[in-house]
Amino acid sequence: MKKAFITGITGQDGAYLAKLLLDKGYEVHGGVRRISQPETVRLEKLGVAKDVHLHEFDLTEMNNIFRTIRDYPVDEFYNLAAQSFVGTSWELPIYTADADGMAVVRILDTLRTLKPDTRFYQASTSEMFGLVQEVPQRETTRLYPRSPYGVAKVYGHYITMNYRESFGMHSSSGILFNHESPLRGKEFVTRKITLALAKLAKGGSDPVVLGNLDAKRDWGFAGDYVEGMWRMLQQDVADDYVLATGVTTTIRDFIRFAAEALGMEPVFSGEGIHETAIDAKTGKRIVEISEKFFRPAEVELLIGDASKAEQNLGWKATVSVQGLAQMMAKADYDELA
Ligand code: NAP
Ligand code: F7E
Repeated sequence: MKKAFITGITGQDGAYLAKLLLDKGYEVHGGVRRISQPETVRLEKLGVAKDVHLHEFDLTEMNNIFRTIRDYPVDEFYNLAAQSFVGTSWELPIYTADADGMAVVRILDTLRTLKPDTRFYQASTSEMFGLVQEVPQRETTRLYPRSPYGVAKVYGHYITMNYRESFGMHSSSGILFNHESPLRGKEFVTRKITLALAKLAKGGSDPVVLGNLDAKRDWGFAGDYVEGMWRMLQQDVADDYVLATGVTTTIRDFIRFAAEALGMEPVFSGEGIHETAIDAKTGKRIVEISEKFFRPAEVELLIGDASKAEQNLGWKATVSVQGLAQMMAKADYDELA
């Protein structure tokens, strides 16, 4: 029986990956940081909370990482934990650098010391492309991060490559474009939209208040992306891979897809912070804009080229952005009382 350790097992991807690995017969261990109320709700929703072994783990604590790797040696180590919200990274830039950058070398160097044959996955991100230097973005596209989050992840990305090249470790970096699901955190734009629209569809009256609706993202389904992570670690030779759908969509169009899935007829009018949307069927205002949700520097366009992953890993995204918006909106609607 193979053993795996997942940092960030309580997060969106951690929960889907735990389920995938359990279904494949792995013994799954996961790192959970100390918070006032332990959050295993995603693992519970997927029905796997009782099947995983949870250990106290914090990215920022060197000796805790050392003891974890010493006491729970595994075949595959997936580093999914991070301060993952881009907006917060301007408020917590130093913490973000530590958790999303320095922590990667803490883990890699401990693995190098204690168990160098462990296969390692690093959760890199399309945010590293930032002000994009090429369209679509691929593994070789020059990086130009636009947030403290993106900058910290660039360090994690390069140190993962460096430990592979320096010490021959099987360390792979997945450059994943945005991926979402009904388990997505409520602060990310897709879930913020589907939750607010579901409440409106249930009779509520509060519009969703957003920032830049012109930004474009390449959105896929998280369930597909964790399969790609696993496939990377099954290769004989470690490497870096983009996972993306190859389709880009504005925030405005994502709102349209989610609203239509809930039977609304969204009509947009106005510009900039005066833009609004109403549901033509009910006349209710469903979208408002606030400066509060604009970022100090924006990533305007992301669209990925996942042809290397398709060729080497046989991986392809299976859920369209319309299907994703529908899945999320329906899940939020069904869950509301
Ligand atoms: P998420 O839902 O925000 O989960 C993040 C996880 O990290 C949570 O389990 C969180 O624990 C844990 N964590 C945060 N700070 C920690 C610390 N100091 N010590 C230990 N654990 C800590 O994120 P996700 O969407 O699943 O993303 C997984 C990874 O992929 C992240 O590294 C993210 O940056 C990266 N990524 C995500 C996407 C995407 O679109 N989802 C795309 C590219 C890359 P709590 O439950 O206690 O908060
Ligand atoms: O923003 C715009 C915002 O926070 C998407 C993380 O998983 O994917 C995620 O990062 C876009 C941005 O995701 C609101 O300005 C408008 O252009 O959902 P988001 P993100 O920043 O793309 C990458 C790949 C990761 O690696 C990250 O970990 O939506 N936007 N209005 C808004 N965004 C939010 N959150 N809230 C708004 O009200």
